[in-house]
Amino acid sequence: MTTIRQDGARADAVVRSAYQRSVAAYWNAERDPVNLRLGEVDGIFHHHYGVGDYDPAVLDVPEARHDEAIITELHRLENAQADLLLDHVGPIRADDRLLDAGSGRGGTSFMAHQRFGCAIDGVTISEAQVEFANAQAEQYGVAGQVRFHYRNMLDTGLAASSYQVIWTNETTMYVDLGELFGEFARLLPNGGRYVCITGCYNDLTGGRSKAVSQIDQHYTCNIHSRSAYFKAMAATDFVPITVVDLTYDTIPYWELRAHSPVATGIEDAFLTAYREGSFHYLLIAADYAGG
Ligand code: GPP
Ligand code: MG
Repeated sequence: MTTIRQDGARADAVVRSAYQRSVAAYWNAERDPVNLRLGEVDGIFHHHYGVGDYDPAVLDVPEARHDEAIITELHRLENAQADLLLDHVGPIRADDRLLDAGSGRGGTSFMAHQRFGCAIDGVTISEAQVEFANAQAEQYGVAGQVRFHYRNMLDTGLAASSYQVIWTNETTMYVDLGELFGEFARLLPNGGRYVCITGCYNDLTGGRSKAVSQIDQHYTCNIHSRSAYFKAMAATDFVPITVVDLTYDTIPYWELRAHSPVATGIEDAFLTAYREGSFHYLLIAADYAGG
């Protein structure tokens, strides 16, 4: 049976494979305190990790306020990650449109709107996330400017050349990169900017380590190799301008999270993968040179 959703999108046109259905099911069901309690700190809900050193003083906060102090600090590092991504979008004009591909509960989009004041669209194949993020936009009084859509980032149906910037904040491990950058090449004009933060495995350490496989299993994702990003970009006319290895900067987030009341059990796999060098946390900014 075909279901027609509120925004007119047909479920079978948005989520097209058994794999995509399992990804949508995972995110529709997700209510993890590691995301909800952190988001409640300031009303910005993220689905990505953090960067930067944590303040070691949080470890000595008295029992009664200990959990709250750690959660607030983890959230500060998540916000710092999104800020860092947004530092790389290039100059933005008030009439530019920005696209958040795999927009989750909308955190990066709201921060982008706050910073640049322009229109943002987010797309996700999780209807629960669309509903949550649009409710947030209403609550903040920005629903006319920040909109979330039940769409597939591989085939958005959005107008060609209509975005100055597209970002993916830890979402590319759910898709084929060739297909993804093909769609982004359609959506960006010549000179448009793409910014990605991702985890990728290290081609130089012999492929997918056990720890990387554990991360894939935990999130129902398929982490790509580092080289896969640059090959797929080169094939679709994306020219990297900045590449930052954030591996060293994200380890403190995982160390603090491992000792937090909201640890989920995946912390050791990240710490092992980063420390053994089989996995990197990378920011890539690229200009679209086609079109
Ligand atoms: C989830 O963020 C992020 C992913 C599922 C992508 C995997 C990322 C890699 C770098 C491999 P989240 O905030 O929902 O995760 P968690 O619930 O663990 O905090
Ligand atoms: Mg999280």
